[in-house]
Amino acid sequence: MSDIEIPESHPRYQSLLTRHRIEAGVEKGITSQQGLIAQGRGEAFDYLLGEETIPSADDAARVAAAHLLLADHPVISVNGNVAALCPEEIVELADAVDADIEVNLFNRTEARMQAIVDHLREHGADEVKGLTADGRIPNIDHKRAKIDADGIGSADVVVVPLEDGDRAEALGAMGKTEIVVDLNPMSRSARAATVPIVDNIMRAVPNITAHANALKDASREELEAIVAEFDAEDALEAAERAIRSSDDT
Ligand code: PTJ
Repeated sequence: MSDIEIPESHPRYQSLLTRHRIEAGVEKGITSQQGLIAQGRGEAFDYLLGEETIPSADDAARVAAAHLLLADHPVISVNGNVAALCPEEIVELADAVDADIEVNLFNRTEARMQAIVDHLREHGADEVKGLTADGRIPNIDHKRAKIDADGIGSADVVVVPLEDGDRAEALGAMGKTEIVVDLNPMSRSARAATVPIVDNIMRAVPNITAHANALKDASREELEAIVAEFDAEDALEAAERAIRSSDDT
């Protein structure tokens, strides 16, 4: 995907790059038009967070890495925004923790499913799940409930970036360990998560990968200790505090 010709020194470089990628995603049939609105919501929170990874989000990313390394069957769920923003980084994370990648859309169309699968393959993915759709998330309406039985359906740990609140709650009710990346610490998705990472997906995914690489020789006991020490409520409160104090910084 070509990126904008704008100097990296531009104070809003990352934000402009992100917008450009989302626009290109819509043009390529990957991202839904609602994805543009979702991006706008996310940007507002990112602005208030100082457009940087706050310490509590970095801790949460490390805990997410520990969960993924401990998992029997981790799956990374990809929607139209995630595919447009960080396809290579998703493939790198999947490789680092030996996870499956599954395309899972809120506004599901077969054309967009296929376009995203192709796009992820162009960025290095071998197998991409989601097209079989022989499983269901209970208590969610038909199209939005579709999952692969041997993908998200049988996962013990799922990474669900920019997820819709209903589905995040329903996946939690299925007993899955849910790692949510969402810039809004008050969203239902972030609140439903086992591990909420309040950070931009563009920063959070490579950060989880970096932590996974750093922890790859850690023992099960060490990983379990990292997981046990985490408090999701504290992480959300730290993010809310960072947002409220943003005009002091
Ligand atoms: O591709 P689809 O059909 O699966 O649709 C995907 C979207 C994102 C359009 C759909 O799931 C949706 O409408 O989501 P919401 O309900 O708007 O929620 C998106 C959440 O992601 C919001 O809480 C935003 O703050 C957050 N968000 C947006 N951009 C980013 C983000 N979080 C992290 N990084 C971002 N870049």
